[in-house]
This record gives sequence, structure tokens and C-alpha cells, in this order.
Amino acid sequence: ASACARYGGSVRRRAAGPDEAPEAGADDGAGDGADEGGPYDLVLALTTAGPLPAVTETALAGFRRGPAPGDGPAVGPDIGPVIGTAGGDERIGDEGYVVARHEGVTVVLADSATGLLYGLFHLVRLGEEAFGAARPAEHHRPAARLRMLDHWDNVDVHPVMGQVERGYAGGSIFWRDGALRDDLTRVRAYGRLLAACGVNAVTVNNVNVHATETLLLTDRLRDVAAIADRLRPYGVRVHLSVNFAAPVALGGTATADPLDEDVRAWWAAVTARVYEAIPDFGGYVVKADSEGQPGPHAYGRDHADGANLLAEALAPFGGVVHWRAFVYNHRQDWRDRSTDRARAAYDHFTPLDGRFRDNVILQVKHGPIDFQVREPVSPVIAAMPRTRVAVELQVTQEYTGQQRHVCYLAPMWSEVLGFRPWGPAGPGVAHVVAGDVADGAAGGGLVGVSNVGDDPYWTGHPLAQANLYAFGRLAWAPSSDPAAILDEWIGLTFPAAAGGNDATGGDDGRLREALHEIMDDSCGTYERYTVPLGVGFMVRPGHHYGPDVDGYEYTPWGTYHFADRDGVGVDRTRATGTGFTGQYPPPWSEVYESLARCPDELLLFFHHVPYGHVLHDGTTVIQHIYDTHFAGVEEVERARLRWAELAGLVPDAPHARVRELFAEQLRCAEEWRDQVNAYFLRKSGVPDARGRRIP
Ligand code: BDP
Repeated sequence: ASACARYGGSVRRRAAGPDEAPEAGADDGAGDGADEGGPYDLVLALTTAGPLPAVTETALAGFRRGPAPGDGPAVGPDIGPVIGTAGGDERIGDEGYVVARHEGVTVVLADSATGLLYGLFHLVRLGEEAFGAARPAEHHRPAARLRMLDHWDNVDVHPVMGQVERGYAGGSIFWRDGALRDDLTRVRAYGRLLAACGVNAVTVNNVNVHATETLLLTDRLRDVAAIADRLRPYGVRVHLSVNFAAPVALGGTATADPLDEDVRAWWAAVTARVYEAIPDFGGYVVKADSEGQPGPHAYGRDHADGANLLAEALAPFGGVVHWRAFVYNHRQDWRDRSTDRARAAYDHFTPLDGRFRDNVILQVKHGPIDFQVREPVSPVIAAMPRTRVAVELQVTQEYTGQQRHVCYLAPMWSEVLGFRPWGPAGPGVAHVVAGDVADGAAGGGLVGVSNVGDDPYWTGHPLAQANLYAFGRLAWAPSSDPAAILDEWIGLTFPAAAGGNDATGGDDGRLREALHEIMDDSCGTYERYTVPLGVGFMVRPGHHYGPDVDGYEYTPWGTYHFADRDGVGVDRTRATGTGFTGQYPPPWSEVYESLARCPDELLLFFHHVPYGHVLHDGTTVIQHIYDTHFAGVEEVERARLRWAELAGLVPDAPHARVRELFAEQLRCAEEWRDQVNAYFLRKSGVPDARGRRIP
């Protein structure tokens, strides 16, 4: 009841019979169902022996528990038919639940405490509807078993990257002044927030593991255990990013060679101690031989040797290694056009398919480069049938406006998850991560780089909360409609919108409608005023905020657009380019190879074309650049004005915060428009057909 009330819903309880008068405390509703018989409006029950989760107990304070497990059906006769319609004796599954409304009683059933908790949050989402008309039993369970957020948090404040690497929401919620925070109340609240979204795993430190953070594995393990204690009640397991060279760095061994016996023994012993402190510890995350992080290459070993070393140590305890596939040469010779960063992960990892232990998960960024607003889906996802693959998304908005711009990312993620690498008849990315591909490996789940910090709104930009929510919801149910997820988030977040059209203080749907207008296609808007047609990386070097068209063009990072006076784009074809298109299975290898068939939005990712090249809609590339940049800025201006109209419907403080951020977004969008348009006007010499002002 308290959970429902907090989220704007309510739990009504009937007048109780003489034997079952519940204690005071939970009845915050109308209590008008007495004539339907039976003492309860709501029953949450476990199908198996086991304690109720503590947080559910709290939420149910005042409700009677059913008979102890083993004494027959968990709670009275009402549940029988629900179990029947839910598929008889089929297990509901570790995190699953069944929800139904039957003869005036809303029932949530689960096999486990965590499942029950997810069922409770399902009711919170339904609000009043959960207690309305009868509903047949629905069985819900997550598509992906692992739904993880990686925190790029440093314990110490890093001199260049700050505390949260690529964090735009203040400091870390875990660490402060080089140590664990004294007060972990917020971490507990975070656990609840994550459970409400469906996230069940968290990595508490940055993938770039610096000196202090290396110690989390040993001397500072107690801190990790304290975080795990706060998150455990919400079904969230803790993982740790580890430094591959930790055995040497911590003074245990002379080498970190994965095939060395002392190194294996060191990891085994250290890992056993981790599990003594945190029995449900999730496992390790490793960025190895990437952007300066140590790895097995230094010892002439490969990524499979490295990953298997850690997997072997974790296996006795059921832990997993998330081994990142973000491996490329960041010191390449930019004058040599034959190197292609997009190819790197595939070239490194596909020869290793089949060599990874079962508890290794290869964590692959969704695109082949690095979280740009438009990239094709990484070909690695379809190329490792004998390896567990997880897809990594960037919830933190490093390249999508840094939580100063509104950019609702769910439509992009949903496109990625729905992408079918083997063509329309084959399975999709969502099936790969769920392990739902015939003859494929078990799934590795979905990982997101967290966008949360100690900001009072959690995410800096209050509307960026929707990205966190959508990440969890898509990991649970990848085919969910992004607009429907947003709709849920709006209802849960803004009490006025939750009131809907009724006479109880609702806003007649105005807020809901406006937020959809502002957010539904905000990622499309961002794409329009920033980088054209999939070319990527026209950002300011280092911090990656705002435009700098040539910022990376003559650097060793491998992210180029190759614009000159004649044309723009990267030739990644087999015929004349880097051959990257050949990393896809058909039909995509052919579609991307073909200038005629390549989707417009990815044209410059795959092809170098003249400015006069005509897109499928009849516009030339150069005119498309001008048009989209003008349109994007106009869309931001419309969204800004729309938001201004919501004063009074949204609480004052978040309203003011978003209003200020919109001013910055507009300024920055205009800067993007002007720099990109001016750059291409000067390179090409082709004027805007509509004669608009280009600086
Ligand atoms: C890049 C970020 C960098 C990360 C790196 C990674 O700019 O801060 O360390 O990804 O994923 O996008 O390891």
C-alpha cells in the first residue's frame, strides 16, 4: 500500500471478517468491496517455500500472511483458478510473476521473492486499473536474464574525467571523497528504482580501473559488500570492474599472464574471498587491451585466454565475466586509409568464437564504433553463435546531448533490438541477447552505461530519467513500444498526468500529450541538428559536447568523415573500401555494399559520395544536410515553447530546471546547425536551394 501510494496509486482493502481483521496502517482507500465477500482486495503469494522479500513485507504491512508453505495452497481458495489459468504446474520462473484479478481479488503469484517484487511493481504501474475489472492471469517474465547497468564511477575524482566518467548527473551515488559514502540511503532508494524498472545487476565502478578502484577487489571489498547489502533486497546483484593486471598491481604475482599458475591461483583465492563477503556477487567486468587498459596481449595471449582465466575463478560460485569487445587501435596512423576502426571488434573476436567458457559473456557495444546517434548494428552480435553475447547501450548521454539536451533513446534502442541481422525471417538482436536463437549460445543480456548520479533528479536532466526507465523495460520486454514505455514513465513520474482525464485533479491529458510531443522523436531531432547520414564523431575532442566537424579528422582515433571539396563519407565497401560490409551476413552485406540499396540514414557510414548524390527521397546529400539542420533547430524551438506552456502542470522546480536546459539545448543546436552547414557550404561550394542564412 505504501509503495502504491508513493507512486500515486492506492490499494483498497475490504472490510475484514472477524478472524482476519488486519492491523491498522494499510487502508488508504475506499474499502468499498465488502459486498463481494472475502477479506482481501490484494493477495501476493509465493508458490514455493521461502520468505517474502523484506520490502514486500513492508508494503504489505497490515495484510495477513497466508498459511505457511507446506500447509496447502498459499492463500485460500481464490488462488486456485489463477494458478490454473497460468498454465498449471509450469514454473513461473525465477523473476517472473503471474498477475490476475479474479472474483474481486487482485492476485500476484511468484516462485521467488524477487518475482513477487516485480509483480508488485507491475501493480504500481497499473495503478487503480489493477483493482478494476476482472483480468485473466497474465504470466510475465524477463526476456533477458541479465539486465545490468554499468556505473563508470571512480572512487577518487579523476583529474580529467571527474568522478563519474561521462557522467552528467553530479557525483557518484556510491563514492565520495575517495571512499564509500557514509550514508547509503540513496543507494537503497536506487535499488528500489532499479527494481521498478526491471534492472537486476549493477557494476559499481568504471571500466577504466585506476589505482584506488583496483583495490575494491581486495582491501576495499567491504565497501562493495555494503553496497550489495543495500541493493540485495531489490533483487539487484553487484558486479565489479576489475583491472586485468590486478595480480601484479596488488603485489600478488610477478606477471598477469593468464596461463601462469600463480596468476590462476591468485584469482581463485581473491575470488573466493569476494564470495565470502558477498555470497550473491554477480561477477567481473573487464575492459582489456583497450584504450590503454592492460590485457592478455602483453603476454602473447588472446582475449579468450584472458576471459577464461577469470571465468575459471568465478565458475565455482556461479559468477560471470563480462568481457568487453570494445577493442581497437586508438593510436592508428590516420594517414593510412586502410585501417578501419569499425572492423576491429569483429576482427579480434570472431576467430575466438567457441573458445570462451560458459560463464563468459562478450559485451558488445550496439554499434561498431562508439555510441554515436546513428550507427549500424554491430556485426559482432551476429557472428559469435557459440559465445554468450550481451549488447551494451549508452544510457548516459555522452554523444547524445550530455543530459543537457532532451534525447529519449528508447526508439534507437528498440531499433537495435528489433534488427534482424540474418534478414526478416531470421532472429533479431533481442533474440541473441535472450539466448533465443536455434543452435545459439545462452544469452548474455542487456547492459547499459548508467546515467545516474547524486543529482536530486538522479539524472541531471529530469527528462533523462525516462531513458533509465526505458532501458530496464526494454531489457525485460524488448519488443515493447517506446512510446508506450514513455507513457508509463509519464504516469509514474508526474502525478498530474497520472490523474488523467478523471475529475480527481487530472490535467485532461495535456501533460501527457505535451511530453509525447517533446520526447517521442527527440532522438530524431538530435540526429537532425548534429551529424548527418550516419557519419558520426563531429564532436569536440575530449569531452564530446558540441560540434567540431574536423575535431577528430586528423587524429589517431580512427573516427573520420573524409569530407573534401567533392564529397563526404567513409567507403566501407568490399569493392573499393575497407571491406567492413563483408562482416555482415546476407542480406545486409549486400544491402550495405550497394549504393542504391543502402538505407539513407547510414549512407555516409558505408559510402563516400559526392555532395550531389541523390537520396531515396530525391534530395541531394548537401541539400539534406542543410534541410535537416534547419529542421532540427526548429524542432528544438517548438519543444522549448511546448515545455514553457507546462508551467503549473509540472512541479515548479523540475519545470525551471528543464526550462534552463532547453535554453542551452537551443543554443547548442544552433551552434551545430551553423558549424555543420557552414563547413559543408565552404567545402562543396553548393548554396542552399532555399537561400537560408548560412554563416
Ligand atoms: C567511450 C568513452 C570512454 C569510455 C569508452 C569505453 O568516451 O570514456 O572509457 O567509451 O566504453 O565512449 O570503454
